[in-house]
Amino acid sequence: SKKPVRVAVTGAAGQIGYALLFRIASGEMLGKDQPVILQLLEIPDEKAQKALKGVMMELEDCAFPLLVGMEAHGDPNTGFKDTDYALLVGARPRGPGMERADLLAANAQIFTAQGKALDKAASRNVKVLVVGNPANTNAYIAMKSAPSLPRENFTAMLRLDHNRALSQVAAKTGTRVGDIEKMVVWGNHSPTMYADYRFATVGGKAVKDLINDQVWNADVFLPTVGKRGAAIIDARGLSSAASAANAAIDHMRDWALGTNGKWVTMGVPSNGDYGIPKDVMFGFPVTTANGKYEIIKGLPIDEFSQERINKTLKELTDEQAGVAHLL
Ligand code: NAX
Repeated sequence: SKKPVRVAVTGAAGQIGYALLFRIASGEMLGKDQPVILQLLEIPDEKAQKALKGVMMELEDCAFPLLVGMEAHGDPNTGFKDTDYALLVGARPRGPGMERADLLAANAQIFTAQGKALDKAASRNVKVLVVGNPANTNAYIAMKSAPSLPRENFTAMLRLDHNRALSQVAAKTGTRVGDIEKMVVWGNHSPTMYADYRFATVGGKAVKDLINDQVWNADVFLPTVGKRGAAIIDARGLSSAASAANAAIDHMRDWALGTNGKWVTMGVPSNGDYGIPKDVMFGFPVTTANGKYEIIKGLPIDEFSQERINKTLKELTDEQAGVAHLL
């Protein structure tokens, strides 16, 4: 049987953690033949650590054959030791009266410390996915704080936006999500993201031709996908958790096991493609194989798309500038 791999998850006692850990332990992320050791991180706070112990009791009670080890941690320096996969879910939420700058600064502190800990302790091949918001900028900070690790090991989660876009397009066209290919989401995981179905196909037909309605695109589709998180909070009284965990599983599974030529969206450090400055953590269409992703290059960008890309890029470069003095 395969050698176990180490999977670190931060925010492990949170809502996304609760929807995520059981699926990792059952083999849905890395395959039904891949044993895993979970390295679970929470803040050192007594209440959080106690809640984490409760989640671990439930994990034990599932008797997952692939779960061959489990650890609780309150410090990333020990929590990330030798880790092969790191899912950084825990983050500082915006509290009442907290300004955006305060939120950025509080998270910069967390992701600087976690980036440094990964740099020091993790496997040199560690695959890092940042889920905690602001996800792109947190991933950028972690990457910049881990100079001895390859920059391409750091990614941010745009997959929930990607999956939301797929389901909206399937509903609009009366097709199945699983039949839609070549969806793209550009930019920041925020309402400025640009979900772009210009290249998408379903059953060999162009989605753009099936929809053929630019007003729907600009006035219905993009706001629906962009504000979906808020719509879920409004309906459920809680933020997206199961769908976020599902997107994290999709992201890591595809990165680890490959997409067989299918396009998916990942937030990855730019190499300068599409005019996005180097290192900006940006949603791009990628394919993956052998544990590596490759950005799809050379897609035509029309005027509408360029405007949307500029807007989401501006938001990201502003966030980056807002934390520059902290790095
Ligand atoms: P919860 O508040 O339920 O859980 C977060 C957990 O993280 C808490 O238990 C907290 O103690 C822990 N935590 C905080 N700082 C930590 C640190 N430095 N080290 C370890 N653990 C730490 O939030 P949840 O609903 O699980 O959401 C987690 C994060 O995901 C939030 O930042 C949220 O905004 C973000 N999201 C990102 C999405 C994306 O698509 N990228 C979508 C869903 C979600 O909104």
